[in-house]
Amino acid sequence: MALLHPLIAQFQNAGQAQVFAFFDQLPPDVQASLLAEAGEIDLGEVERLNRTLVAAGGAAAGVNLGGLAPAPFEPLVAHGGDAAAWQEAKHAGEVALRDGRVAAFTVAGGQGTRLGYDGPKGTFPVTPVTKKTLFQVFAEKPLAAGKRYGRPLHWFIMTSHQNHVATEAFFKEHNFFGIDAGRVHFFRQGRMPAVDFNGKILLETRGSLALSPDGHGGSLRALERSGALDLMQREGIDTLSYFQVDNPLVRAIDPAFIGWHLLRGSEMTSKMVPKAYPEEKVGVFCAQAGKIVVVEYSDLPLETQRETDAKGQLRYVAGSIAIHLLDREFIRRMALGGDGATLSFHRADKKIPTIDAAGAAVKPAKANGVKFEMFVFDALPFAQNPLVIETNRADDFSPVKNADGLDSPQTSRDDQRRQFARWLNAHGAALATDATGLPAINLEVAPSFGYDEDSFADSWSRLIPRPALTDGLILS
Ligand code: UD2
Repeated sequence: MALLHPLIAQFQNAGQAQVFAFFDQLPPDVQASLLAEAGEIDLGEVERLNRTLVAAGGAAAGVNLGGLAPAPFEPLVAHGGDAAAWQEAKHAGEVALRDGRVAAFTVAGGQGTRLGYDGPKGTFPVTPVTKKTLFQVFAEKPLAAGKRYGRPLHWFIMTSHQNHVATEAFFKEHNFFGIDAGRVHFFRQGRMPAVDFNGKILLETRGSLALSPDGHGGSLRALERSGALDLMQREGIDTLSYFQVDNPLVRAIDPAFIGWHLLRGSEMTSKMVPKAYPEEKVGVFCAQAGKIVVVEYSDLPLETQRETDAKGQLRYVAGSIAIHLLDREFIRRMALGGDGATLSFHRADKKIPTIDAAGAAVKPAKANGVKFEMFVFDALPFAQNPLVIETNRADDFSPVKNADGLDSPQTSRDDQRRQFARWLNAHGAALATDATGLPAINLEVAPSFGYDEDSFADSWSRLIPRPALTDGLILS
């Protein structure tokens, strides 16, 4: 009789023998790939998650809402913030950029299911006139900032197993959008197995596991494992500017934000916007036991979301738009899990394509199992001197999440046009807009011309003669 493979024995001992139920019937190459997938699994971790999240039941298992209060934040000058402190922060950020201390970081490992787009989400066209893709917009912002501050920036991009090859190919095909290829760094995030409601690891087919990305919080481990942190260290970079692949409006490189972070000695600084309405689907910055935490909207009871203060303002007003600055050594500490500094997993009940006991494919109509994900904002309570900074939604946040309606390509294109019109009108143009600030014409400002109001103002002041403000205007 053939000897049992040690990995198969380990799975049997852990009560996960079903993973290899069809093993003997598989061709050798599929056996090898199933063993390789199984080798990625930390059975101890799965056992712990089964005990703490799956057996405990309920999607909110593990979320502690005790002693919650609204988090403090630094308001914009327009909302009572200290103008001199904001100026000082901007200056400090500019110095850091000239010193080459900052790199851009995009998390692009998600599956973009809601948008219904086939392909890496970053390859989705978003700009109003030239239809540049998300990746191109993000590439051009640090490229332009690097020119402005005389130090080219590095850009890290986290992919997943599903989209890594396609993402790299897209960049090669587009010649890295003008960035030196040696400054664009791709790495894959980790994967986690899905389990059924009894904690059994699910097979997707007879010869493969149901694996999915480990959440954007997996970026901390992946940055360490991929060597990105070491590269940053060699290059003298200590601050990572983190943003999501779905938000073309993001100020990917924002001097004032960087300055606040550095001047306060913060290990993690996050941007907030006042929530547009109580049930807006964004996490909320809260204070809890002397720490800053983010509570995801789905975990915050409706009555808490709707609570108001004596002036009738929302109490839990600080919405997280998933823009953070992270200190390099803080990331390393979190990734290595020293002193108990480690991200917890969240439970998500999902419809997970799998097979039945006879090996036939099952496409479930309702949730049949649990996926495990880490969230990057769960690092905040572990950070020294964490900080939350207010930003203008109109200058930083208009994500593309849904095919239509709210947070769709249309709303994002309109918000980009509003921003371009605002910049033009703040600097002497007279572009007609409707009451929401939307200009009558379609127009686009390339990041190379202006990636924020300051850089726009510089280019605009040098632009002689000025172009006619007609439909389809492109400033580049
Ligand atoms: C996220 C935040 C929400 C709010 C909102 C702003 C969570 C749980 N919620 O909601 O509070 O800030 O964004 O737009 O984060 N990603 C990966 N790997 C993964 C999973 C996601 O790279 O395994 C990336 C994904 O490509 C995207 C980002 O993370 O860039 C956000 O993912 P999402 O669409 O799941 O987040 P969403 O809209 O539920």
